[in-house]
Amino acid sequence: MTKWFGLLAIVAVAHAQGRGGSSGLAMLRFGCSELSIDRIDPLVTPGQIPSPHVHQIVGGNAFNASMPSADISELATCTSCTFTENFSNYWTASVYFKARNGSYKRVPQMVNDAIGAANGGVTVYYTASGKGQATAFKPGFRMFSGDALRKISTGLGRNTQSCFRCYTGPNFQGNVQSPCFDPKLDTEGFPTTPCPGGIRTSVIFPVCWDGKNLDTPNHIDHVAHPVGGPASFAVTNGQCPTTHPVKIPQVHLEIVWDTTKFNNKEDWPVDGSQPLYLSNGDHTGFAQHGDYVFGWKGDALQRAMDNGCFAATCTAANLKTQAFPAANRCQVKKSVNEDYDGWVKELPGSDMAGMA
Ligand SMILES: *[C@@H]1O[C@H](CO)[C@@H](O)[C@H](O)[C@H]1NC(C)=O
Ligand SMILES: *[C@@H]1O[C@H](CO)[C@@H](O)[C@H](O)[C@H]1NC(C)=O
Ligand SMILES: CC(=O)N[C@H]1CO[C@H](CO)[C@@H](O)[C@@H]1O
Repeated sequence: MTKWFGLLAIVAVAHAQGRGGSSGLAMLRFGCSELSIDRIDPLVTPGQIPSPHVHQIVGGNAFNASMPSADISELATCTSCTFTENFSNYWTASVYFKARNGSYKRVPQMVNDAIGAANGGVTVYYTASGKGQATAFKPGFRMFSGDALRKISTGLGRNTQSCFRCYTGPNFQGNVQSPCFDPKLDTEGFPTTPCPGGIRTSVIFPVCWDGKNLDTPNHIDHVAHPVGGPASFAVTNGQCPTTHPVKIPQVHLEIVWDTTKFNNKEDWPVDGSQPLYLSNGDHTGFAQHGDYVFGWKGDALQRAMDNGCFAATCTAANLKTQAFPAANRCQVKKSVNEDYDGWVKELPGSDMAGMA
């Protein structure tokens, strides 16, 4: 159907070559529309309104600055994702363009390849290497991926957990290799030249869990990478360390930024350097990070992983879905009264200590 299935051919090869080599890769891939653009962060700065930087958020409408760490699938009444039993929340920093005159504008998001009539938002993947190979998250589970203070490369190459793809033209041109695998089009920092088709961010989460803690103070220590190091996209059969023995589904978020309106080099810095910033003030892109709050109903995600579900529907596991008109109607009113659409003199929150 489209290019992303070509991408999966590469994934399948990588998968078959891995340890175990079991068949039955399970991979959900579905779209979630924008739920809110807001300056709150229930994981990193719970209860704080406003929080230090702007986020783009998708998922269930239980999202708020102080959402409890209870089973949020019992609190939400709708989701902006197409799997309706999925009341999870996913959020990342937003991206801003800084024009030569010093003003900033938030870069809007666009719908990813082969997703449908979503409203911006995020593409979410859950991958397991086969039936019985991954244990779904428990209600109340939360985690964080990345480092909001990072200013240098992790040096992980294809196994980086955060990268940007520079599309070479409209309709996702250049989208051939697996995420973070393209030696030319994928970079760990922001692309340094204009991307004619926009830019896609990938954020990948760890695949091993300590089996005990639903969360930890830094939202990272209860999860870990396989003993061989961080897993690249969809290659989830690495062995978990004894401290974190439980294999969880690999969560991977893709966000596509419509930078096409900001490609005029006349508006770029005089020295020709790249003009993008993360909403936390990071100008390198290395500080890209993602937040995850689990919220699937009952055993829906476990059934999906165990039945080898693939893409955006799954009759084998009897997963319920909704179409985008319904998903797009699920929104959360922003809690901070701030302009996230016009040109602004400073990044929202830049006056706050510890913005990054
Ligand atoms: C967040 O939602 C919970 C219930 O889901 C509610 O108890 C709490 O008051 C809300 N907090 C804010 C800041 O709206
Ligand atoms: C700054 O430059 C942008 C892009 O050229 C323009 O749209 C915006 O109006 C300018 N803002 C100010 C305050 O001059
Ligand atoms: C299983 C379940 O509770 N499904 C619900 C998911 O959410 C939609 C609304 O978004 C409800 O209509 C479903 O009943």
